[in-house]
Amino acid sequence: MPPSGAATGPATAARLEIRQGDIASQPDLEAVVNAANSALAPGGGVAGAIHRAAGPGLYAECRPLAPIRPGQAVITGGHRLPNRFVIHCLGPVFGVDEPSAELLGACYTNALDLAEQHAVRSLGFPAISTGIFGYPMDQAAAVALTAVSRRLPRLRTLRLVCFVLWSEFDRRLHEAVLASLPTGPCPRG
Ligand code: AR6
Repeated sequence: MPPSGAATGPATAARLEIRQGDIASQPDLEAVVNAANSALAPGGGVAGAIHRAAGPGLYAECRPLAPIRPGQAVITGGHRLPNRFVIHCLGPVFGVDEPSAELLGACYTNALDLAEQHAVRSLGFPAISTGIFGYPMDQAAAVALTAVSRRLPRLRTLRLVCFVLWSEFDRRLHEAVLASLPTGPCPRG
């Protein structure tokens, strides 16, 4: 038994990393996040890449969990992906689902909560809502990086949270937005 009041959580905060790549090809991450549709069906963009790589078993597991609401997150196995879990988030359609910043931020915090409930140690996010759903990348990056940075010190099982951006431009933009955040110093990858 640890003495009463002893710290039982990790001594250091989780690391935040920004990388460029395909969210469906991240073998070093225990879980990846899908920018899903409400039906949790295969679609274009991130959802298309994830379902293609995972195989039909993923949609079979997803079907009974649908529909989901904007801001909500649900978890499944990774099937043929190199990851143990997929966390499916429905981002807001920009200009339609309001309040968009709160709903987008909720995707990130709900995904972090689900990951921790499953004792996940490393998690990768795409830039949710910034493709077909039309959220401007700079605004979405500020919401996403603020939501994750604020949570980092309180994470217990997660040791690495990655943003996996499709283009070099998007990676650089996220790095610039992270550097400008008023949330104070935090560990970065
Ligand atoms: N890896 C990482 N990022 C990617 C990848 C990839 N393989 N492919 C695209 N991106 P989107 P949304 C970037 O449209 O806006 C789907 O059809 C992309 O450049 O996938 O949340 C679903 O079924 C963009 O910056 O997600 C939904 O109907 C970002 O990922 C709808 O689109 C998100 O683009 C969801 O739209």
